[in-house]
Amino acid sequence: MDVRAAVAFEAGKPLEIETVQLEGPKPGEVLVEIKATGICHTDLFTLSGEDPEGAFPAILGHEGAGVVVEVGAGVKSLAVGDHVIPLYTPECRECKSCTSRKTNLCTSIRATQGKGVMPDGTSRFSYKGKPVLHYMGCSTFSNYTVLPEIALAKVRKDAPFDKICYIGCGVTTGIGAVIFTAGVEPGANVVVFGLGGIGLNVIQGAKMVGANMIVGVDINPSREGLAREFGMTHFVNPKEIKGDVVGHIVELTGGGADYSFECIGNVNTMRQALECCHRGWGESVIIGVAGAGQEISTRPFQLVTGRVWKGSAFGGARGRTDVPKIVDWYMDGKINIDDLITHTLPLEDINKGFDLMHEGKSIRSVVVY
Ligand code: NAD
Ligand code: AHE
Ligand code: ZN
Repeated sequence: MDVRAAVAFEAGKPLEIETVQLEGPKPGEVLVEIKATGICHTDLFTLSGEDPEGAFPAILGHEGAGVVVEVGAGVKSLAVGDHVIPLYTPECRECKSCTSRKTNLCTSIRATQGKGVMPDGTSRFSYKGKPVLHYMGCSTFSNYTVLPEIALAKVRKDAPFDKICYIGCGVTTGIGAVIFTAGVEPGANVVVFGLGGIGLNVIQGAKMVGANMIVGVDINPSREGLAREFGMTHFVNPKEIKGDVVGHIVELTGGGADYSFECIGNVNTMRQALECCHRGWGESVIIGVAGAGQEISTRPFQLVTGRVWKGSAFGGARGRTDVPKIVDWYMDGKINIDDLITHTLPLEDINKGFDLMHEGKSIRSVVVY
């Protein structure tokens, strides 16, 4: 079938809106009409050419919501008309990782997903007879896409697509990192580096669990107001403080953070996030994605003296299990998504969404088909 998609033909070039061909679902696969998709910093990162797994031409986008249009042979858990959120971290419930109960990083289709193809090793998308790659197993910058059954969370039908699409990445990543990865307890002091689409969700997660101080760190002063509305109690702009950020935060928190979260993707701020943690127990969670070839460093003494460095993908959430619950939290008014969606655009204007993020003018732009 013909579909409308924003195609990334080359790294560093704007997306091009084209009519692309999409094959129907093979066994175990599902055809989904995407109704809305957010633009995450990771899409921008991959388009920049910094992602070692970034391959082109591809259809980017991994923060979507839509409706099942057709199911392939053998699909049992989904039916035509179901509302779904695509999962770049699937949940097969059978692989070593899923059954370990120690991680959300399902490995059943990771190898092919990382290469931009479906589990059978081929792409369903093509343009002028040549294959176009999938992205993070989702490709939500197309009004129709095909996904494996295990990479779709079934969600309630009364939830608005143009808001819950954000649960497909940013909301779950931020809130999940607090709840599932770190297990932040009431009364903890939390420091969040980067107050964009992910960091603000870390803030609302920290507030939800009853954190004490919630310190936000960002070089963009315009982030302060919204962050305070979401629960930030103290703002640190590294460009405005005298001396070093780590010392400043350690003093502000009376000894260091119980938990810190890096939501930027910068290896220098990752080090600061670790080193501003409390001696003996502070835990730092890396969420930000850093470019090809970059490495983190610190003095081992930081770990010897009890700080813990860990990372989080998709907030540690198990997609098919947890995403429907997070949609319920939104529908029950427990979390705020609406105020983080600063721009809504038609597909034709998707490059504006990338520009707004690049310029620090948006939190989330959502494309509505
Ligand atoms: P964003 O662009 O909306 O936000 C980034 C924020 O960082 C901005 O407010 C910016 O002003 C701030 N910033 C930039 N440089 C800074 C610095 N040196 N010091 C302090 N603040 C700085 O991006 P986002 O969508 O929130 O994504 C954030 C990061 O998280 C990206 O690296 C993205 O790829 C990654 N990410 C990871 C996961 C995961 O599962 N691990 C999921 C989604 C996004
Ligand atoms: N492809 C990159 C890594 C990118 C990355 O870390 N992706 C995150 C999700 S970012 C969502 O906005 C993730 O879940 N990673 C786990 C995984 O298995 O991909 C690289 O460096 O190769
Ligand atoms: Zn994302």
